[in-house]
Amino acid sequence: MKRRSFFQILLCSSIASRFLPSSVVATEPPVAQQGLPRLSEGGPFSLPPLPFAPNALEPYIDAQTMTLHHDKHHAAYVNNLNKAIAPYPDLQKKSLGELLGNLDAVPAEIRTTVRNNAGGHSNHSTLWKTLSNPGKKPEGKLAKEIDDTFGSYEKWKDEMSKCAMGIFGSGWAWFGRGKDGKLFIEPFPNQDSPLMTGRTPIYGIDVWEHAYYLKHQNRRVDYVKTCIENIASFS
Ligand code: MN3
Repeated sequence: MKRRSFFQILLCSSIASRFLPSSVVATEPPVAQQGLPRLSEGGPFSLPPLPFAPNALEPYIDAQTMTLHHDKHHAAYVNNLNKAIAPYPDLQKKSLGELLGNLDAVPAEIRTTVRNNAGGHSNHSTLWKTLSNPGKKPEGKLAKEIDDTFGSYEKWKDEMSKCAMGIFGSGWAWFGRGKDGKLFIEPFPNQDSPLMTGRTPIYGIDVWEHAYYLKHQNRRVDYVKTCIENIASFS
């Protein structure tokens, strides 16, 4: 390539990066696409790759937070879960829903570990998927159900915000669907999951400080607002 055209491309891409969503001009592919070793090791459960570049949600969520959140925190839940169930071949055949939906069937000595880490693995796997189309509003049947259940999408946002802000300490605000088909918004402590009661998570706000502290520090209210206004996505 001629030197001049190289600089032209460079100039264009730097201009583009100012106007396009960062996911479009992201320079680094997700870790899983770089041919690096898997971040989780050994066992039936594995860390799903982040379905977007770590900087895709900037300026709302910074790349460093995203990388640590996925590569360290989520990976730890997967590794801890695999380690806990390693001596139990029957548990290794179960899905996350089967493990979490019937914790009584998990031996008492690993029950809390499985609850926390299967919950963490499930919650974060859903989270990455729901951040893939930042700002995409609910459509069709779901949009109508939200209107019918909460009054409007604006009221749904208020409910999510209230729920997330009302959590003391670490946990999640989950929007999901119950076994009866009805939509719900509910706070969950720690890494508890709607799967524990056979419900289906649709969109969650992670209010653990690891999800936002580097950028938003103590301002959980700013982070919750940006989650709801800027990055919530319904595909
Ligand atoms: Mn988290």
